[in-house]
Amino acid sequence: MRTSTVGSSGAAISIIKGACPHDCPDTCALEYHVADGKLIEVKGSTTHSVTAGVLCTKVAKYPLRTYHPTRIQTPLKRVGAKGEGKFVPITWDEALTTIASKFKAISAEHGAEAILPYSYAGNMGMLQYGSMDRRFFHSIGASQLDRTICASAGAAGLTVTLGSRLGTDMEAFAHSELIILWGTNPITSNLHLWSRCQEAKRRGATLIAIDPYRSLSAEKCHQWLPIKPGTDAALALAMMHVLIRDDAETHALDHDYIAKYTLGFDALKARAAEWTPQRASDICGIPVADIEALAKAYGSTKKAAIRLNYGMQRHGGGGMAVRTVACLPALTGAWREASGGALLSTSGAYPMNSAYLERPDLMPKHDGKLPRMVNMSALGDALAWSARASVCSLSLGERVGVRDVALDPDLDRSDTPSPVTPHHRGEGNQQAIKALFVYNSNPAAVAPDSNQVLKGFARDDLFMVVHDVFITDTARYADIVLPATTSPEHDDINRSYGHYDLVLNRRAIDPVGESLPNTELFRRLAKKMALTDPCFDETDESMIQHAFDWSHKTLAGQSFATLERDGVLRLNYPKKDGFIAPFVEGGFGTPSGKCEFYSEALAKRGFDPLPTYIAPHEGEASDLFTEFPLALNTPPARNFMNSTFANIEELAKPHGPPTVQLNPLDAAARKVTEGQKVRVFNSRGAMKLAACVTSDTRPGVATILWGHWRNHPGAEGFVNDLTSQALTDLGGGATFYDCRVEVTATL
Ligand SMILES: Nc1nc2c(c(=O)[nH]1)N[C@H]1C(S)=C(S)[C@@H](COP(=O)(O)OP(=O)(O)OC[C@H]3O[C@@H](n4cnc5c(=O)[nH]c(N)nc54)[C@H](O)[C@@H]3O)O[C@H]1N2
Ligand SMILES: Nc1nc2c(c(=O)[nH]1)N[C@H]1C(S)=C(S)[C@@H](COP(=O)(O)OP(=O)(O)OC[C@H]3O[C@@H](n4cnc5c(=O)[nH]c(N)nc54)[C@H](O)[C@@H]3O)O[C@H]1N2
Ligand code: SF4
Ligand SMILES: [Mo]
Repeated sequence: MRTSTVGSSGAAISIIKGACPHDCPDTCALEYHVADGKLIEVKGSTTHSVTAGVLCTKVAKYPLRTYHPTRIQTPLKRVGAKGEGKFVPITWDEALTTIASKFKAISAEHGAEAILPYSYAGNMGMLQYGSMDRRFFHSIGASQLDRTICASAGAAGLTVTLGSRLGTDMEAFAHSELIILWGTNPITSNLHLWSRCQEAKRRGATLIAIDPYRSLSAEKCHQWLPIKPGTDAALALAMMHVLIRDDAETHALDHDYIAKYTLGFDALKARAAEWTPQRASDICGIPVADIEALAKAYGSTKKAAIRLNYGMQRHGGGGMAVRTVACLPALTGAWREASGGALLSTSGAYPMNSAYLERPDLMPKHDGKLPRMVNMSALGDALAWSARASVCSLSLGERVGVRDVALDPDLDRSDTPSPVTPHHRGEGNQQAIKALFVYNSNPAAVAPDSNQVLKGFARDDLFMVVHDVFITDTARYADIVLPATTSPEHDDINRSYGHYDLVLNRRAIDPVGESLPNTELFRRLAKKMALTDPCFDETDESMIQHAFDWSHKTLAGQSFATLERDGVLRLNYPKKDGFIAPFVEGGFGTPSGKCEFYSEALAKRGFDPLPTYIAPHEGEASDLFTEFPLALNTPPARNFMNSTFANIEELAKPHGPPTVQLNPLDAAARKVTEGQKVRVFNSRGAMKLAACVTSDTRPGVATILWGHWRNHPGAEGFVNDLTSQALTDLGGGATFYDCRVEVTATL
């Protein structure tokens, strides 16, 4: 994994192979360049075909993050008020002893379920994302965390339809003739897909973006269809209507594919007949002529690839929207082409040994039940739980949400089939959370309804630990802060949710200060808590080698030695024209083995078994519309990765302070002018920031690009003070983009 060269100054440079750990579908293969024990540069691998020697700006400047002057170097203890951010250094021993004794006392007094781990995808390496940490929390019987904040609705929608989370090969997009970017902005969030879209464009492909916001990517497409937020299923149903209605003339449908590899076409036909373009147009705001033209273009191109992404699923009906769009390629047979089909996620492709890494068998059972599961997307509500049942109001219980694991056999990150004690309608254990251990996440910034989250963090009786690289908005509230390593400082093995490759990450430099990887932290904490299972002695190297099932057919003929040698390794899947093409000849992982237009699994759970449109919670039809006439859209800004990187001046500077983008019609109606400071508000919170008047955001939609930290100079309040804890239809996901606000010039 290590090669050597000589730099221009004459110093010896070692090049160590790595993997980008960030929450991005591209999972780039990296080269860490090291001289005198220091990381001097990070480059994109030229031998990994997806990365192709190119990195995004964020990671190309990685040494800025690794050696940032504000990095946490030692464990810290809070000395100021919660939220104030005043700490003093302590030793690791003192930190771990404090945590262990607090956890023991809380377990003895309130039961171990009063302890909640809170983590997400700050680091997506298999080990640092979920291994020793899970073993630790399972062993002590802590509450389980339902990791729904990103992808669970889409994963559920895709899984009921296709049976797995697989899709079109990212590299095959270069050969597509029609590309639909549906609720996604790849220039920001999926750079290596965008380069393939550009290649396709140069070969003559048509690019269409469906998005309420003219994103950087939409701007470069041939057509931008400014859809109303949360209405994608209506548009997809109208496309089906046109494809089926005109088939005799257009031959858009692939009847052979439908007959062999799909289930429920006749029922779908009847459903689509109800969705005239006029009906859909009234809902989604796209003119009938554009809907007809979109369907015609889609139906007449076999090499038509849809890149759908998570934009469309952060709404009340998000699961069903993904399911509906995912039906389209089976109707036209676009799956037959490697450069056709659809891509939401490839995270289901990997033969993971999750049970080995995470050891769910270590969880204790009480009365036959495993520890309760708490939905991370409703953290604010969960922190307000009290031991007294009377506070468990019906609406609270509803928001906590039913977690249907059978439908949602997880999520883009963790494939552990987690057995669940569902929380529904006030049932379930809503005993108070007394300890919160946050790592790989920054909930003060990323969780919805953050006023409620911060209110919880400020509780005097809550013991809070944060393991991070920086003093984030969350860490400011911690009792104990622990320093974490960045990826060149530890080993890991990565999968991807955008391509089909394994990527190995090798440690290139010593940890900065006293920082420790997540694995080592939990290994040491387990010892402090006197946990004796031998799994707490396992080394990272052993876990890396056992993270995947090397006897699985997708790894046949491959070995860990090859991965070690090359740094990357592609899984075995059916191929066409040199690209992975998962459904050329059906092979869907559903119960019927077909693409399920009709889903018995959904019917059994009381959902509509057919694709349908479910209105957003806070859509135009909701009661909130009169008081809060604008929809708030908060997609990520390019130089940030969620809230990561926003504290790196060189990356934040080009974005400037946050602004709220308003369509000229909406600005005029409110007498708001360019650059004027305005108030964006709803019943959950308010934010004051400068207005940017632009036709990039469709009428009725206010857009704030997201990722800045709280209290950023030039703005007061925070984006997620406005967003809601309501959950999606399928998968119990967060509904960040399903949010009504009003904007006024009066502060
Ligand atoms: N630079 C950068 N890259 C990232 C991230 C980041 O924060 N910064 N985040 C990473 C993560 S965690 C994820 S999950 C992925 C997210 O990746 P994507 O889901 O592709 O997210 P975006 O690229 O922001 O694109 C979302 C788009 O959906 C649009 N949108 C909002 N509501 C709707 C709707 O109802 N319908 C439709 N059709 N469009 C809608 C938004 O305007 C936005 O342009 O990106 C990853 N990559
Ligand atoms: N308004 C709005 N809110 C959103 C979204 C949106 O589009 N709009 N997007 C949502 C989505 S899709 C997602 S995925 C979530 C993202 O939510 P998070 O996964 O919480 O993402 P980050 O904000 O990047 O926070 C990750 C934290 O982990 C830390 N970290 C990195 N590596 C390590 C490590 O190895 N060990 C430890 N202990 N810590 C580490 C980082 O420094 C950072 O502080 O946000 C959601 N919130
Ligand atoms: S954030 Fe994405 S594009 Fe940037 S280096 Fe990581 S995987 Fe590649
Ligand atoms: Mo995400």
